[in-house]
Amino acid sequence: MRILSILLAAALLTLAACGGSSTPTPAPTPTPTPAAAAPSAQEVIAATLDVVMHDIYFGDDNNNIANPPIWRVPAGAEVTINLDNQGGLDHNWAVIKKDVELPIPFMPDQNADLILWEGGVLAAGGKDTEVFTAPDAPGEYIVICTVAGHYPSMQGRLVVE
Ligand SMILES: [Cu+2]
Repeated sequence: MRILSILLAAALLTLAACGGSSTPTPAPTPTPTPAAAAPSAQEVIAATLDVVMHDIYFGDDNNNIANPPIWRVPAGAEVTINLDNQGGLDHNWAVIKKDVELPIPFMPDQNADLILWEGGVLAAGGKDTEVFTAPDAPGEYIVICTVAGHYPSMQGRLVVE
């Protein structure tokens, strides 16, 4: 019993000593921060679209009104668009401004103010690669061929995500 008491007292003393002599843990010395790396140039998201044109529709389905082809791009992306006119007529690919009413027929000389971006008109059998910057505002944009009379038969959707 006595030994137990001594042990207990010793333990208490140890605890007290420990508590009394405890010093606040020094804060870790902050590691010197290396000079911040120069911010990298803002990354540009790239996207590629392949567009096939026929008389008078885009893509595979000759019913763009009911089943328009959909092209998806990230907002603000640098979009490379590969245009392939497999038809026998002139065609182009034009993105229309958001939420505007499109006249039927669309007349390129009278309705040019409705166009957000357009590629050049491709002659029959022509191919071209063009680059445009996708809109920053997400949503669905109507794409048309602006050759007179080709809209609404020839249309699709650009979905900006
Ligand atoms: Cu066309």
